[in-house]
Amino acid sequence: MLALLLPAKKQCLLLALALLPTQWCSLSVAQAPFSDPENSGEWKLVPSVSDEFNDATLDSSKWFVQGVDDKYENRFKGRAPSQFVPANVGVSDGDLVITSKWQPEFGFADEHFGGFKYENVTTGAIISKTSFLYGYLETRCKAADGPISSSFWTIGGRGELDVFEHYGLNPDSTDAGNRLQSSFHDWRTPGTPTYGKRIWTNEHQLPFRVASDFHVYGLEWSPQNIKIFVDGILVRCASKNEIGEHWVVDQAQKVWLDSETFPWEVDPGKLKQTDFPNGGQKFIVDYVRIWQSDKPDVACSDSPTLLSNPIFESKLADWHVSGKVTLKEDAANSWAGSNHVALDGGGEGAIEQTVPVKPNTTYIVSAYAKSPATNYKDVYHDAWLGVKNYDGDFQSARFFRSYWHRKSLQFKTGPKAKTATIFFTNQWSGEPVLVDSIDLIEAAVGR
Ligand SMILES: [Ca+2]
Ligand SMILES: [Ca+2]
Repeated sequence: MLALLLPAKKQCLLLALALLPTQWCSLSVAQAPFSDPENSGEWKLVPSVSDEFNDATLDSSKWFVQGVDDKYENRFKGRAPSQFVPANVGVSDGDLVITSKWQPEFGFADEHFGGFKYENVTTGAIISKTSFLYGYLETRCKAADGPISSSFWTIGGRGELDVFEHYGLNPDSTDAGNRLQSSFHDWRTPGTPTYGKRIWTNEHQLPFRVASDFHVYGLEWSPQNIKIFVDGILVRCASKNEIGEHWVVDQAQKVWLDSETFPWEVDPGKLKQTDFPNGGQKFIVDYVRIWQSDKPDVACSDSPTLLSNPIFESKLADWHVSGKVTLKEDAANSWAGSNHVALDGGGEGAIEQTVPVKPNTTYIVSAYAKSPATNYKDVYHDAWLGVKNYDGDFQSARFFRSYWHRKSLQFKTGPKAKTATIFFTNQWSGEPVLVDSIDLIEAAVGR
């Protein structure tokens, strides 16, 4: 532990003196977190769960590859129909590469997982051999550009922390490839309704496809707060107090990087050879770095909203209304305060507000909504939060769940932007959506 508390250069020296492999010293050149370039947080890299992937082969002292010698951590062979195969994991040109292939001839495990047989698609996973508790997690990566996940997550004890579960391409859902989904999964008590499921999620729409290029994704996990960063920009801070009993991640965690088929995104029966062209879809990871700090965490701060009447306490004042829009004075069924808004289905119900913005500046807009008629079987009522007229591309985030839930999206204004129009529309849905607490903030850079 002593070595971890010393500056990086001394760490390297100590490690060298201990006659550990010399590649560990390459860690000393690792930078401060992308979100904290001056390292004001006094972050110290944890070498045992960090890797630049710059060596000729994957460091087997550090990483376990799922399926080697037919051994699978947590007995997890992959999310069927896909199966983890060691040959699909490698390092190349300074990157970890996890390839997902169409490989029906592979000798798949003769068993089922989640109602699906293992068949057709091979993927890969690596898992750290050691654990860590709290810290700042960061990776620079490019998601696989096909119907397969590219995930950076940790698991241990009662909980799982998904920094992201990218899904590069869903032909039926254009927003899937731009989504940053960060979650807690509940592994507390087998047999309970939430066991193994997402118990807290932050859904954020990015202004780019995660499979188009490399980006830096960070997550600060302290005993009090979760902070989610993209390319150094803070997109969400949520406190333990806010998350409440769903805060299940408070024990030491192992790091996972993997790819899986997601049956809830693309039906496994629709997967095909042409989804995995040119030798397969590649999840490419430049590095994974995990730091820890002895400095106290910085609490989440409330940025002032740039919208007027954001929780509809002044009824529909300052909102431009079109179609069938009704103010509901109903505190018991509002998300925040006394009122919320119902946008009727079939009537192109929409609300919007145009506000001054600065040019070349990143903003985050969020809202809470619910679509009561969604039944999760055959009815999903989509409604959309969006932004337009800001000297940039029209952007939106889709809401469809039957309970109050939050989503956000980020946008960067163009050089000529003076205003932006924030809107919520139900124009393509047959049933009402309820909306409350629309927020617009200028994004914070760094912690
Ligand atoms: Ca690298
Ligand atoms: Ca309200």
